[in-house]
Amino acid sequence: MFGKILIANRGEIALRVQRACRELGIKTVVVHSEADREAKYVKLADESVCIGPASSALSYLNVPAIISAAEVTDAEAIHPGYGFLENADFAERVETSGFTFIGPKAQTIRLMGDKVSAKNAMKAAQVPCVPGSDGELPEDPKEIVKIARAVGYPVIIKAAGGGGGRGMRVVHTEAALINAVQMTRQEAGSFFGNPAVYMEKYLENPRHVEIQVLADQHGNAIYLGERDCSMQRRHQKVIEEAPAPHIPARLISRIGERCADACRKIGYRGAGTFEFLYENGEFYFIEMNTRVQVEHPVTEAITGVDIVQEQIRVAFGDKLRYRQKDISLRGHAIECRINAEDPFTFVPSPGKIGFYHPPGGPGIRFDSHIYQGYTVPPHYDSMVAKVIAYGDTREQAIRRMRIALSEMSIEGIKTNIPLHQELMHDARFIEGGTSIHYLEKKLAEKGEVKK
Ligand code: MV4
Repeated sequence: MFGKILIANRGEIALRVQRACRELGIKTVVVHSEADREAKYVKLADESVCIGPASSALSYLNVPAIISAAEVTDAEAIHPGYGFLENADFAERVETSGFTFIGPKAQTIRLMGDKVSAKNAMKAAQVPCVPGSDGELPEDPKEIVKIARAVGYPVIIKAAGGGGGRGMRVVHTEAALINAVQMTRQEAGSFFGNPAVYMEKYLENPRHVEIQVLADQHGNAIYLGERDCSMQRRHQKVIEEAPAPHIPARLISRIGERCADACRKIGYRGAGTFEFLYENGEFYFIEMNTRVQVEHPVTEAITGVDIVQEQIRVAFGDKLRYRQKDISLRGHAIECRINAEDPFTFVPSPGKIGFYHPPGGPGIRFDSHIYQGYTVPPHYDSMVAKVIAYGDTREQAIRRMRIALSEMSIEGIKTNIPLHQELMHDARFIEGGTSIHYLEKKLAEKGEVKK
């Protein structure tokens, strides 16, 4: 196994990766910005290296500084976490500098980073995709009109270099089509350096359901069930859960097998997530994430698999320790993302934490780097903690989540705990199976009532 790993991230995921390393007997190096110097997880690491000022562009995205830190500390591998250095160029730089990148090969990240090539690869692997253009849209407006007629309105125009909700436009009529394509192309060119766009049928009321996979470098791949991440606002997930409510197990095993098979076909390695839209009993692939995700703990809760440890093991070259038949889904898990923000306006609320009391008890996991006296810096993402509630049933997980939310305290800053408390009593959430638009609609209605 690796002797020492450098963690190129911050906050709760830096702590999460550190815990996985410790359990595997691996020494850790944490790189940090000046703003994170006093963080407890930085002090808990075996070694730490300051790589720049608060601004992420100069620290957590500073590739030469991160590679130098790995060199001076003699780390063997680099774990990227999520959010900062998810790109193929970083993976390549890590490998050409002589370190192991804990994730897929750079060429796989590149394949999946381009949404057109990702979709082509998935189509070829018989993963069902949203109907749409066959690859990139052509220049000729007449051809584009023809494609849209064949797909049927409404359609959505997406940037090949986009993803996660950036660079898309919904088009309801032929009159609006060509202008929308031009605008999306222009934005795509300036934001992503790639003007290529593609077209899909716009699904009006889908759920966001994703499949977690794990693959090794020896041709083995498994799926670890699904997560429902439909509770979101402005493309930021708020609550995730596993399994996805009211989806028949046979549909999950059918799509899960397709994903694992696709991993084998493209030579995938590491942890990955296939994102689907789910509508009227059908799955439609939209994107693949080539990293560990924020919401991985709900899958860990229902499978018993430590996804971060497995990532590290397969990066080292170990064979997967599980076959598909070893994986069974048991119980239900829900994760609430706790953000330092106003619970009703969503304005970030960094600052110093006063009284602090984390939740606990049966079925509760609390992943957070914060503590009493910690100052939440204003420079980064506002997520400060994740509460994961596990139960034999969804009802029990919800009851445990309500208890956890009611007993925890984070004083001195505003958090979205009150929003989560409200959602854990929301009749439609309790029913389960709401669409990606549910939370935004609910918040809009509440806002109108207030006015
Ligand atoms: C869609 C869609 C409807 N139809 N594609 C948004 C983020 C990006 N990952 C893909 N997204 C969508 N693609 C088709 N053909 C609706 C969305 C979408 C969405 C998807 C997942 C989670 C939240 C979302 C919120 C708004 C729109």
